[in-house]
Amino acid sequence: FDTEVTAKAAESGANASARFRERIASSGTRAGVVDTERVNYLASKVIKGLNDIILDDKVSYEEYNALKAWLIKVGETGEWPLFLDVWLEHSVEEVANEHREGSKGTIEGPYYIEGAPELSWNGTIPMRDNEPGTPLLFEGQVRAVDGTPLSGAKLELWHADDLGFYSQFAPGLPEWNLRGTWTANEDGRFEIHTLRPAPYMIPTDGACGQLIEAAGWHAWRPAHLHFKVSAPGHELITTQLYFPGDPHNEDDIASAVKPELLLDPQDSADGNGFVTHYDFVLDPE
Ligand code: MBD
Ligand code: FE
Repeated sequence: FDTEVTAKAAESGANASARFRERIASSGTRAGVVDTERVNYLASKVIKGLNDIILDDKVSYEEYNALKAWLIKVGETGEWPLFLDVWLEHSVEEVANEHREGSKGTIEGPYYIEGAPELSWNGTIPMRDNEPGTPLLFEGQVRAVDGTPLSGAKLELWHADDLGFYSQFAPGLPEWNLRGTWTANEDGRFEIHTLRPAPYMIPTDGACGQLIEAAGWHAWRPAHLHFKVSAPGHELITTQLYFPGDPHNEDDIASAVKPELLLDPQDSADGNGFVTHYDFVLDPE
């Protein structure tokens, strides 16, 4: 798997930027749809906030120019999606999902791709022959908040490989590697066969990595599984699930861990991997 080791921030960043543009273009969501009053209010507040910091903390020309150079680099390395999703999306998600009574959501991040291969209720995620990692059986049920099983619910799962790379963003991986779509059975149940993901480090050779290094932070996210779960008449939920004992559950660079999102994996009966149970509860639309 040599090609992956040479994956560059500029490449995954450029892919993430291009994918985001495509999705926005096809969904009809445009920057111009926010009304003038709201843009005036929010943009003025952001600009004032930054000016206040400059005045309060006596920001120098040297610092101002370092910021300017860095912002240019964020664009050049295509890292606006990464930067925004790591440092701001968690607050947007908090606002968006405040009203939910069902399962907790968390951020989507920059690496979701629509249309992953359809699998049966107990299918195995697409992976390479000899894909590194320990088998993980992820099983559970999709229900409504009143407890009704949601027959035929859709579950999309995507996660990084053992080296921390996502297919379609790092080179050399099959298109749908470690991405799939499951349909729950008549009882809303699913059995997803995949691999236990490894902790994940965001690219360190781009603008985000430069900021992390300059500030003395770290680049890690805990090991995680990304999900989108949906059923007719119910609100789609975007979430992530984590593994207890991961040192980065407490200091995720993307601030996206919640106690309700921790799994409880057990050794599987055959001794070859893990089994874990999680039920998704969807709010009515
Ligand atoms: C990821 O895999 C991720 O999930 C987030 C939120 C940010 C960067 C990389
Ligand atoms: Fe991720």
